[in-house]
Amino acid sequence: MEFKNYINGKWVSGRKTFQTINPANEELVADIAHAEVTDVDSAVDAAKKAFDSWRLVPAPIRGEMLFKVGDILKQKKEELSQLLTRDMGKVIAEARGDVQEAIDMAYFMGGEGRRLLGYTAPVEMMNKFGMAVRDPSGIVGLITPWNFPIAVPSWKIFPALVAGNTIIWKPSPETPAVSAAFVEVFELAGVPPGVFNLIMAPGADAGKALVEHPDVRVLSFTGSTSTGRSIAELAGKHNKKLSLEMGGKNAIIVMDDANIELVTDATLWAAFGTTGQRCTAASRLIVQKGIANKVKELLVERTKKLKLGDGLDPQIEIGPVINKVALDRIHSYVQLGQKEGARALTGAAIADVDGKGFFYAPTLFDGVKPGSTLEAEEIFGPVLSIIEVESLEEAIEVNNRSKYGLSTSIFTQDVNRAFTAMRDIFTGLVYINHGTTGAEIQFPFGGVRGTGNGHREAGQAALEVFTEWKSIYVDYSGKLQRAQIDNREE
Ligand code: UN1
Repeated sequence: MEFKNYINGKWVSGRKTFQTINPANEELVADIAHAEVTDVDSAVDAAKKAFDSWRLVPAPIRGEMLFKVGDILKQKKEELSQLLTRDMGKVIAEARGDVQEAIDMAYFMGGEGRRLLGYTAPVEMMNKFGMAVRDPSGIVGLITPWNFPIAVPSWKIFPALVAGNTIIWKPSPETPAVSAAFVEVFELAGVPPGVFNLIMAPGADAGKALVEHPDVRVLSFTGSTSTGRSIAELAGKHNKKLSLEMGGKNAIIVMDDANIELVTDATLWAAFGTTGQRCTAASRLIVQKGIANKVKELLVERTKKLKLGDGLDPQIEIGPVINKVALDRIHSYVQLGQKEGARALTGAAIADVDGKGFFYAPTLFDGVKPGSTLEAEEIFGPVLSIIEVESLEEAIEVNNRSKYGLSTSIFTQDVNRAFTAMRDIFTGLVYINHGTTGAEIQFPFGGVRGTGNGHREAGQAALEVFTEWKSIYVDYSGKLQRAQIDNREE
């Protein structure tokens, strides 16, 4: 089976192919056409041509096309979810969630087709009218990760399309099969040729060509902090608008008065769901001393029971990590943590599941010191570091000193503490009595400090990335009125 690139409404083979394998059993999922830099150029040319007509399609009609995409995604949800699990390993229930997030976003952004709100405001001069409207930004380049191969791209694709932009999408080379299957849905829904193009390639060449292409006006990237930084340097040089969504070192704060069963359930889900490979995954548990021992005891007991294996089996709770490189990276972080004096309560080893695949035992670390590697670095795997604190103030201080700032949660039954935390926690997402994962698509998603560069995805906030404000003044006085500032007598 081969999946191809999609350029100007046609599925295009490459001179070469690359492969995508199932991280649960190392079997081939599909061969993939390897896009070259020339394919990127063709895709941008196609997007440029298509922009002329797509921007003029009335936004409600563009929105209706997104509703159609949502309908087809619903019909194909199970098929796509199974392919997603084979392509990147997450357990099937979560793969269905990944696809569901795109369905929700299709309908949400489809509705924006009848809003895309601008505004009018009173103007200072007689017989003059002022309004601000949203223009599409133009040709946008989207670069997305493998951990949410359908959901995260949908946060970018749907707002970009409804606003009238045309797209070149470069998904992660770890998840090309499900990406191509996703693009087929847009083709089936009747999205015109050139409006939505797909470029798949391992390595940096195609991505770099996209980032540097003079006709690409906006870039939206989700992925590692190091790649985000290099994109930012290139984008800055070429004066592009850039939205970045990068690392996290998210914390769950547990106060002495918390509901301990809820804390245990929520922490297991937030830390080890998606095998710890969510950018919102909890990787620090900041726990008040009085409750710490009991929390640790319950967590260790439950963590040891988690079932690892092939995510297509509905009994399995923890799937593999994405590849061998990730597995080795996670393990070297764990070893470094041990060297720095942290104590593994469970896990801390590469797991053997029938001798195949890339599995890591869910790991809990105790005695994690401020400033240590485990406390500071994003590991992107099933590793949770426990840090004990005396008070709410100290917990918030520990949380906020991270170089990242995506998601924080606090467990407390005290309304005063909850509101203090809501005010003083500096991350883009804050949860009260809920783990760090589970953001809903109608609210802005993103983070502060090293996590992002000030933009947000999802919600109406996403439109800021994919539109340009145009202020329009109509003077119907029939005479020169000059500028209002020049007419004041005082
Ligand atoms: C991500 O980890 O990249 O909030 C996105 C959540 C999901 C999305 C996570 N809705 O956990």
